[in-house]
Amino acid sequence: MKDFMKEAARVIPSARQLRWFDMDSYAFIHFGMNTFTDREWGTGKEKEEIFAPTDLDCDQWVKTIRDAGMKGMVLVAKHHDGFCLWDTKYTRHSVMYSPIRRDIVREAADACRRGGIRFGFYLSPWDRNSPLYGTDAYNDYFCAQLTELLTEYGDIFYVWFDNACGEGPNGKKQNYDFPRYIDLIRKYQPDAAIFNDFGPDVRWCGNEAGSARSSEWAVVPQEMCRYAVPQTAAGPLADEGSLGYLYNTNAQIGDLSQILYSGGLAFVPSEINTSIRSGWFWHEREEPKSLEELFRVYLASVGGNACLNLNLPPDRRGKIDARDVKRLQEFREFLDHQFGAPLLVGVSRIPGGYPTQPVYRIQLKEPGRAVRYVVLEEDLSQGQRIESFQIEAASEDGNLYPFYQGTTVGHRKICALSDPFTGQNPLTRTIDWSAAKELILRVTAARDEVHMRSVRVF
Ligand code: FUL
Repeated sequence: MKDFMKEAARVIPSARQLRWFDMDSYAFIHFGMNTFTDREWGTGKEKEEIFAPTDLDCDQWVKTIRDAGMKGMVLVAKHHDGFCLWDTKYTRHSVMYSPIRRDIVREAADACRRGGIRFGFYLSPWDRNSPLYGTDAYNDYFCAQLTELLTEYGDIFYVWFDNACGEGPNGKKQNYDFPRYIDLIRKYQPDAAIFNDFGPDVRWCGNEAGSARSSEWAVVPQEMCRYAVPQTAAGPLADEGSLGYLYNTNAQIGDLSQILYSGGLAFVPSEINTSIRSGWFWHEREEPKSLEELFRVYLASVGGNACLNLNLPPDRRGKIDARDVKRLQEFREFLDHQFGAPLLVGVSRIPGGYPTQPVYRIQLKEPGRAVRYVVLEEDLSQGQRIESFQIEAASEDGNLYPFYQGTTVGHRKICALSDPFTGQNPLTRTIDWSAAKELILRVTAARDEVHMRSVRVF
């Protein structure tokens, strides 16, 4: 048991996963036939003439993304309807045969480079247009298209696949050859992280609503990450049960009680993806999410050991809707206000104690300033280790009390000590911040010795 815990603590990310984690947030761009038909899933029978943006401007997308503080774009190059946003040699169902006759993948990739953000793409394996769909030849077609995108558009930071697998034009379903797709990506863009429901590099968080697990582990049972290589032997209880039924929606993925039954562990962190509106594609009637909602999603993802892929759907002009641009500006201002500059603190580890239960003293060097957030980061290059922690401060009676209790930390945990919208304080005791001189961060359980990357206070 003890050995297995130590093994679990040593499951580490690849360099490309670490780079991906440091992106924090990036934008999904769903733009295609559905934008013009007011649908979420097309039929594959749409005529190319329908796709007619009147004022396409990828620089406007990039400016919006960058101003919002996001570091990359993930463009939907082909959705389930099979319509291609680039100049592909393999089908006429593309932008080049539509009224616009422009390679939008190229324009978006170039705009990202000009604007200093990174570029990646989504390519739907489900294709309701291709006559090959449902046959082995479709996998060749898909790989040929993937190769175009991997080799003709510069550096790619991310390739995003979903597992949706419905019927094609022949009424048949397709067997996706993911190992082959993954090999191609490794060959042409070895630095690109790959998203798929089950990894290899990043997995789906399990919902599209922007919600998080209460404990998010990047170290998960191999049953959750079909395409990643496990880094440990099977858990000590593997003979007594099976996790084969596990799906991403499971709330306990990676919890100790569960990994004991696993067939081995791999490092596959989760991405939270959601749209700024309710749909993935633009629909006139929809409104952007409120600031409260966006902040909830932000805490769940960037502040919850995941990255955020926030969808911004361009409208029929080919620009991001002014309502969304405005909401993102407000959100950026809000974040700047909440996390502008960290408070001056001195962090030291209190000597003694147990390696898996270290205690840190956080001295507050700007007396009288209320603390709103404590932001913790583990050094993930050493593995994800913290199982639980609490933060203590002196209450009005002068005694130390825990006023925040958390579980996992991982890449980053933003501990919000009060709700910035309601001012409501979840603390059981009030802290007299004018008198508070220090906080105590107590790790209450960890899988092995703890390595913090940073401790910040806002
Ligand atoms: C899903 C798709 O079915 C949705 O339309 C959307 O593209 C989402 C991001 O992935 O699998």
